[in-house]
Amino acid sequence: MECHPLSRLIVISNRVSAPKPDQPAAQGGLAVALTAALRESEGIWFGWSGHAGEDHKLDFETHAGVTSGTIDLTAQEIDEYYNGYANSTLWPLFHYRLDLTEFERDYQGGYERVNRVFGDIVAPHIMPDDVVWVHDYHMIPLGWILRQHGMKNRIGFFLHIPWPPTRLLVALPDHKRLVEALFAYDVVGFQSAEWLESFRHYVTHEMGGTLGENGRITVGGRTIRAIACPIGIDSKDFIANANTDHARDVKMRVLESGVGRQMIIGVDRLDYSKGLAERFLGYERFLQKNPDRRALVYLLQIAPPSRTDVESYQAIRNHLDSLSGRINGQYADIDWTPIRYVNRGYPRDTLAGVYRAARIGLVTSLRDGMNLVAKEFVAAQDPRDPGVLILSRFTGAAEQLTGALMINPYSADDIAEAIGTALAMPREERIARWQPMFDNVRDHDVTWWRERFIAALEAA
Ligand code: ADQ
Repeated sequence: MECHPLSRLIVISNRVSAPKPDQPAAQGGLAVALTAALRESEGIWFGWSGHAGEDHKLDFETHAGVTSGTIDLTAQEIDEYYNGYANSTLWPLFHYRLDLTEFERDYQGGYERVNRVFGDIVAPHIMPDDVVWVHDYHMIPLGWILRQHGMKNRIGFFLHIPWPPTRLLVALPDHKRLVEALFAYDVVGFQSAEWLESFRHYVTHEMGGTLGENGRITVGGRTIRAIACPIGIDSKDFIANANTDHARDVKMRVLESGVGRQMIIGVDRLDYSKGLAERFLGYERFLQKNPDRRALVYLLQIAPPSRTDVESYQAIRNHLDSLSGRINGQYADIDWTPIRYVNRGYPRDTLAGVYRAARIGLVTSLRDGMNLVAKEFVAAQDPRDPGVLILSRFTGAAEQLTGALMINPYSADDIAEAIGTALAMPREERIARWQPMFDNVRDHDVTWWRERFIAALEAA
């Protein structure tokens, strides 16, 4: 079902990736899906400008038919809300990393203040018939703040990251306050049945909530719908990208540089949730146990740095530099480097060519809301000779991409064995595993996801 022609869509997320004057086409699947709906309904996408400023000036811009409204935050707010509570408290905790979670009152205060700033600034621009869609862990209390402005609109929330088990979440001071805020929404969406299940467990065990039909959950007098609604990629565009001349050139370049060796590809933001160290160690275990197959493979790891102002991200970078250095030092030969480790980003069509040149896509996240790289890898394969996806069972994607070789990324032996199995897998089996995954990625794309969520919200 499409967005009702009369209801405008209002999207609110930490950052806005609407089209820019120098990039008239939106970048990335989420941006493509949301901007299409924003354009059709003449909606607005609100978020932080990404800049520090002295005040909270709201700046409207319209490009390629999409209007965005961005707000500057002060340096202190960025520190407490973004680097602090969002990325040093909620991100690690929701990825099961209690050991990295920082509990600071200032962070929580800054987070709530910034959410209030957003609510106060955005509220006057929302009309009674608008459908409002809030995204991700940066903005959990926003719906509640909008309700305090008297808003009766349909307001939905989608969480892009996992929802943690109750026993972990209760370690967060004021956890109940955070979850209660979610009851201001009409629909709350999760990436997978597992994250939804954890949420339902929390609500029934910690808040005395009761479960009803169709994902309904009631706490006190308030009933919301909590659903699993897995995000997809912009499949059509990605498949087209994998078939461009540029992607073919990239694939040839990669194959030539590999001189007959099979490539294992990893593509991730440099983040501790992605299990990069575990990946390197699993690959090392493969080299160690299979001396005769060493020179048949190499690992290309593309990992652009992210959140560089947060200390745990500086630490992971140093750790990976030394780990890849050690493994290369130990195993490299005059004509072979076991790990090519690249810290930069690439355009979509280049990535598509790289995925297509790979025999193995290796995803080892220790926790991941969905993991779109796994879907991109599947979309980019040559149907006549597809590569093998090795996928961590701890990703949301594992519920959909069941043709992958599933691994436990904490086990180096598991990863090493899967690499061996993938390298030896005959073409017929590779095709038989890949085809249903491809069908899933093609049919359940990012537009399907958006329409499904909006339909649930409109029905609320
Ligand atoms: P992320 O943690 O960022 O997203 P992911 O889903 O893998 O993780 O998406 C990363 C995106 O960045 C992919 O589209 C990928 O191609 C791109 N990317 C990564 N490295 C790149 C590089 N070097 N060059 C160019 N592009 C690169 C969060 C959650 C995920 C969830 C998504 C969407 O953590 O679990 O799947 O949101 O909901």
